[in-house]
Amino acid sequence: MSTPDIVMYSTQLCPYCDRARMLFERKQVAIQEIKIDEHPEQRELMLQRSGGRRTVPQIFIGDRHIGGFDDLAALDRQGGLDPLLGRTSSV
Ligand SMILES: N[C@@H](CCC(=O)N[C@@H](CS)C(=O)NCC(=O)O)C(=O)O
Repeated sequence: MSTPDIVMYSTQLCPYCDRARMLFERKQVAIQEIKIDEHPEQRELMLQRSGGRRTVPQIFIGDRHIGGFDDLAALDRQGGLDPLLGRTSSV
């Protein structure tokens, strides 16, 4: 099973984005980052895709909206992240 596309909407100065990036680095999976401060037109798309959530990061794995860093970390703690990344064991 291959890793689905991971998209993270972020901004340049964003400690929660840094934490999410580090979590994905630890998992050794590549992500696509969309910086909404550099590409303001993408902010609207982020709002639409996330159901109106305005904070960054907003993270998507494939078509699934994960939410922000707290949501990502909680999913990982519950063991729900690795299966979404196409993994069976935790890294
Ligand atoms: N609980 C959220 C917090 C995210 C958050 O507060 N992000 C900051 C940037 S690091 C932000 O978007 N601040 C702007 C705002 O609150 O409108 C998460 O874990 O992602």
